[in-house]
Amino acid sequence: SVASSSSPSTSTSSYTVQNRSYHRDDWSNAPPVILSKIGRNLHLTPNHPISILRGIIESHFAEHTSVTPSTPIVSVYQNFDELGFAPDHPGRSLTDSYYLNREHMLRTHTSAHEVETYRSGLDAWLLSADVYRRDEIDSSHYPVFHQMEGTQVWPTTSLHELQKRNAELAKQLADCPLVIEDPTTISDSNPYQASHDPEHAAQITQHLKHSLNGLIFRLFGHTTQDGEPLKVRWIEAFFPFTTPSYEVEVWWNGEWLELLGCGVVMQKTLDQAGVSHKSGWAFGLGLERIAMVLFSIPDIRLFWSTDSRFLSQFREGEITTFKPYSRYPPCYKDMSFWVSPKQQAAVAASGSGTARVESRASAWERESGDNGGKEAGVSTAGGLEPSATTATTTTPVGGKDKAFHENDYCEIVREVAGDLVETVTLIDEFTHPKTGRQSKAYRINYRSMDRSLSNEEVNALHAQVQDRLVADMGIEIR
Ligand code: FA5
Ligand code: MG
Repeated sequence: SVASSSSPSTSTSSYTVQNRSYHRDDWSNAPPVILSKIGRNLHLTPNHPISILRGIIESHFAEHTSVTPSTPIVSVYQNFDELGFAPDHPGRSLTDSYYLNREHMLRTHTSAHEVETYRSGLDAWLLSADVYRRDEIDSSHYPVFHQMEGTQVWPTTSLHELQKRNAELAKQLADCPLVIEDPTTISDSNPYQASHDPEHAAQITQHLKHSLNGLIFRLFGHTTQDGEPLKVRWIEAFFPFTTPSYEVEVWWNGEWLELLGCGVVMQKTLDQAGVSHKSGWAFGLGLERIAMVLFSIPDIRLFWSTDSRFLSQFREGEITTFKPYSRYPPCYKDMSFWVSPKQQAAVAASGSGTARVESRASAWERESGDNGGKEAGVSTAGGLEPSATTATTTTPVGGKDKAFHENDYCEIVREVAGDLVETVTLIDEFTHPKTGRQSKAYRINYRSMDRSLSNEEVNALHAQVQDRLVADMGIEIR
């Protein structure tokens, strides 16, 4: 139940979400269209692919307890500070996360519940939930998606038991038909923790890798790409609450698609939870990403469809191939504009922003550029090393006066066009040599999942999108 005005930055002085009231302040940026997703719980909806996948993973990890948090609203402390995120981590920025106020936010990852769950005394658990991020718009990104956190910890005295388990798991994986590439090594950039016995840390790392390779085998063992067994690769990563850290990707539709992040839990994270005598591993996986590959679902928006032609295709416990009931034609419109002088000045003054806008990189996932991998690279949710960050403004500058950010542009497009927008792509940008003014051009691709859009309808919608962008961001159409 969401009661709030249609313009989140003004009018009413509080949000009411799930019968609780949250005061608004200068940090509030969660719009009603996002809050309205709370309670949809795709991960708990019977016969929905997200829920089917959750169930399959839960039955694979039979010794793990399933946990479901009751609300996506967490404290900023839980989402970031408690896990060791630096005060200037870019994920905290208003352009990347949704805030109710300075103290409360929509969780950006299920890791927000790690400390409280360790504190409850569970040693092996899986926690699934909806998470929220301001992000780019394309077929694999949506501002609301679902993650599953999984962890296993043991008393620090269990080295021998771990060695035994690892030997068993290695045997089970011996004839796995997947092609698993794992060039990762322990190094200064991805070290064991100083407080860990290296042999023990190595066994935890091995158990993590065996457990996840086993899961991937269970899920994708019979999947092929162009007739070849599925290729999986492990790459080095960085998260403030794990080391060593990794990401796992699969080769899918001609690119590396990131499925999950993981690592050996930082001892200080376990200390926070009062379980200093335990150590172990954690992972966080994107349920949509895996479901898209497993069920052959081509667009992440489909998960939100209420069309029975989508929903009727799936059965609890079964992995079936989605048969597109139609592919309606796309219709793209380009928009060229001058960035407002004030927004341009804000970018120049902060000495930041530009790089991110130009590279389309979000604070959560950054394309590496040189390995051709989608979202491959060393940085992730937890991941951007402070040196690569853009400064987070501590005083939010609203509307037309703040630095142009692509996530703001995308959010306005989504607010007006909803799920009719398929992709938003930067196609051109330049700085006028004489005036110094900055120009950008975006291509907005419109397509409905359920029906054919007429050209008139798209023209009207695009005009509306344009008007809102001009009004809210002060851009000047060229
Ligand atoms: C995290 O969120 C970490 N909390 C994961 C983690 C947990 C690391 C425990 C270590 C230990 P990341 O931002 O990479 O990491 O997101 C994890 C996964 O969520 C990604 O691999 C991807 O599968 C999925 N994901 C991320 N952003 C989106 C998005 N916008 N839409 C759909 N899926 C997404
Ligand atoms: Mg990542």
